[in-house]
Amino acid sequence: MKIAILGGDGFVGWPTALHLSDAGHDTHILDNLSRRWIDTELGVQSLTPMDSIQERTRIWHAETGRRIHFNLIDLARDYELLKKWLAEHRPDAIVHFAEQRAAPYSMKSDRHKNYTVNNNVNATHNLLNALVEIDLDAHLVHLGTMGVYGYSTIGAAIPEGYLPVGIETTDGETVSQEILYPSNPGSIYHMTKCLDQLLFQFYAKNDGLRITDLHQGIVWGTHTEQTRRHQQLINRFDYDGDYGTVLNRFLIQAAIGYPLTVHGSGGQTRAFIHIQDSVRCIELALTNPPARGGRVEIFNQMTETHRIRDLAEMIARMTGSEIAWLPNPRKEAAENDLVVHNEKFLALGLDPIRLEDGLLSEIVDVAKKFAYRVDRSRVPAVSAWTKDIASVINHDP
Ligand code: UPG
Repeated sequence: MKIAILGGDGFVGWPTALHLSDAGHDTHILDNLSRRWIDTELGVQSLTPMDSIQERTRIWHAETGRRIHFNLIDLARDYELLKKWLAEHRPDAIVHFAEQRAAPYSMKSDRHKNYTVNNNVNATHNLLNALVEIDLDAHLVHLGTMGVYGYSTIGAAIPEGYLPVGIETTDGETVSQEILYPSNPGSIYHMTKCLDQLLFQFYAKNDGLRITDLHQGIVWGTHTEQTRRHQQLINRFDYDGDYGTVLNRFLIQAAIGYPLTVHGSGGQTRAFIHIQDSVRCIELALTNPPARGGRVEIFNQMTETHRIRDLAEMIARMTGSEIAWLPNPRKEAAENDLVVHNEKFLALGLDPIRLEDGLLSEIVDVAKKFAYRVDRSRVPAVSAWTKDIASVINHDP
């Protein structure tokens, strides 16, 4: 297949580009390199030393003989350029990662809220709009988030996208219907992914676009089979308070002797997936497109759930780290249970990598290897969800 990977320079985008190129697909990255600019804005850098996208693709070609093409395009701002590229190349499939993906960054200030909404919603809408305009029947696979469901305290199992409901008609009969699971975003970033869902529903219904939305859990790990092939193919690894995701943060904190930063009581339960499984799921989704005219296909792309304090305690046991119980910068339920259906990917053959498979210690080794690159002052999470919370977490005792 000819595949366009929008946001192919990012944390999941890059290993996906390598994985699909390795599988023999004609792979094209479209990216505005915003993630690299945000590193500069925040004064942070990936734990792993990361080369330019041009250098990465050059090394991939030298190693494998395969080409990954790179195009500098801003989806949210360069609609005409995006439409022209799609019309010229007419890919069979498109993987859409091109969105600002950090919840804390999206809550930093009013400017960051505006940026996240404008960037994410425009990028998705520009893409859908262009596909219709140029009559391109490419299968669109979007990286969504488990966060669209929210983390309620009810404890009912989360279905894959759609919820069966019984509705009483005016005749007093009960008819059953499947509706999109009610959105319950916990940040501006998560809210944009909820808005994306509505855009997808509309364009699938109105224009027959074939769309798959992947509701992904928190990714951990850094390497995939392909990123290991050469040191310059290495994936990025974020550890800072805005972009670092919880498990990877705990791992680097353990490696540098920094107390593990648990928010609140650590009673939040979240869904997780290893980066290697993430790229496998994307390939599985690409090879199983929905029918034209059908509804949006939704998968829960996660493999296990864990309570944050259990993860911290496990890593503390493994490494001898201390745990710091911190005031929570986020507005979220202090404790929740989480049961998630993920049978669809398992039925397609996904064989999940689990935390207990020993990979955790391997990641600790990655963290130790590059620990010299860590700026300890960038570890604390300082983006607060509300002004009230900001005054608590930034209070200097
Ligand atoms: N948390 C801590 N300590 C930390 C960092 C986070 O206790 O140092 C908590 C946080 O309060 C939250 C949970 O851990 O309850 C998860 O936070 P995080 O790992 O940052 O995940 P999300 O904010 O849910 O976002 C990540 C990705 C996002 C993706 C989502 C999938 O950034 O792009 O959509 O995971 O669930």
